[in-house]
This record gives sequence, structure tokens and C-alpha cells, in this order.
Amino acid sequence: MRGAPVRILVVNPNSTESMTASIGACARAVAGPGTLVEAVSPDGGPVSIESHVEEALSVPGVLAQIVAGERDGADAFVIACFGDPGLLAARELATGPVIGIAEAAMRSAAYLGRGFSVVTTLERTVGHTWDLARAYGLERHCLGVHATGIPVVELETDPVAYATVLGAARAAMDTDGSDVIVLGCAGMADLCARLQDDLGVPVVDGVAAATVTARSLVELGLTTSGRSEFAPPKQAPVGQGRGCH
Ligand code: 5HY
Repeated sequence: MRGAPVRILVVNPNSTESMTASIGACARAVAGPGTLVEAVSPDGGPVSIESHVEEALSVPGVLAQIVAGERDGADAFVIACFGDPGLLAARELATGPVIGIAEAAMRSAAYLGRGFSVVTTLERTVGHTWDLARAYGLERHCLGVHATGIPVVELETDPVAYATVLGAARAAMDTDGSDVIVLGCAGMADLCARLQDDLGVPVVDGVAAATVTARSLVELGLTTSGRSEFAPPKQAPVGQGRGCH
């Protein structure tokens, strides 16, 4: 066990402050004693990320927060948007582990059952989620990706959001024959415990999964390898990351 607290910077790539606060609360709830969680969002940038353009526009802000966290001594980083925007670039800039919530959620779900279904926001994000499952080598475990039709920011305001997500998760389990549910949006993090109670199967929220994964890797004394692909880049797009020149 390390003596010093583990410092985790949780970056919400969208600029909706209320969502950043809720993501921070969900991360702190699982972080455990001896772990300090700071949740931040970029200055400006998209209010939600539901398209390839919004994802691309969010990346400079995410990388700027990673560089700032690196400078301030964060031990690990969580990218709290289910598209994992800027994840690989962030790994080039940070010394500590950088965990994306989609990767953490899908990997955790693969431990827990035979196959999982992802329940997400809009239909247009379904293809990207499949791309991530393939990229992470988890296609065999991912049995389906299902949209609820709820835009990201409306998760906080739609009075029937919970019922809609619950219904979509039940339908997904029936259609896919899955035994685990993965929540496909950071804005769903605070629905997780109630969904798990109502569904009676494991429900994985990526914010929690990524936070615990990040803390565990730090406690094991592990960092991103700087040997080849994730070595510091010659040129950093924003400020200076680890060893950039
Ligand atoms: C997210 N968008 O987790 C993704 C989820 C989605 O602004 N935060 C966002 O709906 O694709």
C-alpha cells in the first residue's frame, strides 16, 4: 500500500457542469479512503458529445486537462465519456494510467457474465460503440448496443428517463440473451444502483469502473508504458505533457 493518497483526475469531455458534478460524485462514491478525486470539464467545447464532430471538437479540451493534471501531479486519469475521446493521445501525454469509461465498463462486464448489452443515448452513437468493442477485442462479449433515444443532456431533465433506460435494458437482455448491462453514457452513472436493483443483473457504470481501475493500477505501482507507441510525442498539441519537447 502506498502512503500518499492516490490522486485521480476525472475529465468529463463535455462542458455541462452539472454532469461533471454528478460524474465526480459517482467517482468519489467508489474511490474509497486514501483516494482524492477531482472532476473537471474543458473550458468551452460541446455541451454533449453525440456525433463524430462533437467528439473531435472535445479532444483538444480533454488533452489540455490531461496536461494540466500531469503538471499538478495527478496519479491517474479517467476520461468520462463513453466514446473514450482522445484516450490514446492522452496516454502519450500522461505518466499515470489513463482509463476510458467505455473500455473500463466493457472489460469489467466481461468478467461478470457470458455477454453484455450496452444501453446508450442516441441511435447515431451505436456504430461507434461497436467500433470500440471491436478495438478493445471485446466484440465476442458485446451482444448488442441499444439506443434509448434520450439525448445526453436530457438524461438530467427528462422525467421518464429512468423508466426509458430500464425498459431498454430489459428489452436488450431479452433480445440479446445478455446477462450484464453496460451503461453507455457518463450521464447515466447515477442511475446505476437503482437499475441493478430493478434488473437483478450486474449493471456496469463506466465512471465507477474506470475510477476503481485507475486507483488499482496506481496502487500496483503501474503506469502506461513509454516504450514505443505511448512514448511522449515530439510535439504536444496543447501545452506540455510528460517529457514533451
Ligand atoms: C457520454 N456523450 O458519455 C457520451 C455518451 C453518448 O456527452 N457523454 C457525452 O451518448 O454517446
